Amino acid sequence: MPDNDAGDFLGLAGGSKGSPKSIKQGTTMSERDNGQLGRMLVMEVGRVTEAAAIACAKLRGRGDVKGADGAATDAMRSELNRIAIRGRVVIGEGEMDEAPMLYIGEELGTGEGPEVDIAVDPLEGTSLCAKAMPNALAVLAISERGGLLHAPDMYMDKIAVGPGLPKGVIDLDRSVKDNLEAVAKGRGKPMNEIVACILDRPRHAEIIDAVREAGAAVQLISDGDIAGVIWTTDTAQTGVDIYLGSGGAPEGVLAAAALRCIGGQMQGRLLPANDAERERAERMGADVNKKYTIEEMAHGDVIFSATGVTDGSLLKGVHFRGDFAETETVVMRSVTGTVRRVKTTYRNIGVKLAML
Ligand code: VTB
Repeated sequence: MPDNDAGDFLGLAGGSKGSPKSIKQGTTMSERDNGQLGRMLVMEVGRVTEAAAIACAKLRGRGDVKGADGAATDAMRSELNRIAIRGRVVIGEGEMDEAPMLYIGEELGTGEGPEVDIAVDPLEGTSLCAKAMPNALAVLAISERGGLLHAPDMYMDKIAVGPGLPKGVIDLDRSVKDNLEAVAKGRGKPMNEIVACILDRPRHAEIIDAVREAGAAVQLISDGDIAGVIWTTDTAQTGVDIYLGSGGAPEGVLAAAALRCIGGQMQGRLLPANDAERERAERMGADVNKKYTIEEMAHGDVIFSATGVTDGSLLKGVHFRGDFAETETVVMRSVTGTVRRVKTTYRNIGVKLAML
C-alpha cells in the first residue's frame, strides 16, 4: 500500500504530495491498470459524491435529518446508475427490508463494465447537516469485487494514525497510554503535543480520561468519524495525531478505504451489542472477534471520494451562488496513491437538482 511520508498530501496547506512506493518503476499505466479499476472511474466516482452533496446541501440547517439523508441517498443512487459498472452495494443504508435505496446487496450501474463493490455513506454526519454544523460529507468507496469488508451496521472499536510512523505503532489491545507513547516516540514529539480525536460520547469517558492522564490532549467531535480518521493523515494542518474510540462499523470501513489511498495505519474490531448483532455479523461473513487491519477492511484497488456538504477542515461545503453551485471533493485511488482535490462549478443548478 502507498506509504507516503507524512506531509501535505491532502493539500490542506497547499503543498506537494509524496510519491507512493507501491507503483513499480518501469510499469506502464496500462500494465498497472491490468485487473484493476479503470482510471476513468475516479472522475465518475467524484461526480457521484458531488451530486449527493448538492442534493442534501439544500436541506442544511433545517433540522430534517431524514430528509437530508434521503436527498443525498436518492442523488447518489441515480448517479451510480449512470456509471458503466456492475456494482453491488456492500455497505449501504441498511438491509433490503429496512432501506428502500442503496440497501445492502442492491445492484447498481448500467450493467456493463467492471464488477465492483460499493460502500456508501451518502450523508456522513446527518445531524451536522441538519444543524448546519461543520464537517458533513457525502462519502463513497468503490473496490474490486470482494475488496471491502461487509461490515454490519453496529459499532466498531477503532484506532488510526497517519503515515510516516513505524509499522505496528498502534494496537487496539494495548492501553491508551502505550499507544500514545508509541505515537509520540514515532513522531519525535513530547506527549503534551499529542492530540487524540474522539467522538464526544459518554461511552468514551474512560478513553478521554486515559488520554488526559497520559499527558496528551483530546479533540472531541460531535459526529463524523470518517473525517476524524482522515485528519490523522495531515497532523501539521489538523493537529490530530491519533483517532480513538468506537463509532459506526460502516464508517470504519470507509475510513480504512481512505487510509489505503493516503497511507496510515488503522485497526477495527466489531462490537456487537447483543446476540442478534453477533448473528447478523456472522451472516454477513464478518468475524466479531477479529482485529481487522486496513488491508482486511479495504484491499486491492480502491477508489474513495468525499464531497463537503457543510464547510469543514477537510473540505469546503457546497456553496450556492445564484444558479451556480460550487463543490469541493477529494478523490483518491489506492493503487497509485493519487489524491485529487476537485473544485467543480455546476451551472443551471435548478436543472441539475431536478435531474437528481
Ligand atoms: C459515527 C459518526 C457518524 O455515528 O460513526 C457515529 O461517523 C457513531 O454512532 O457520523 P453514535 O452516534 O451512536 O455514537 C455518526 O455520528 C452518525 O451516523
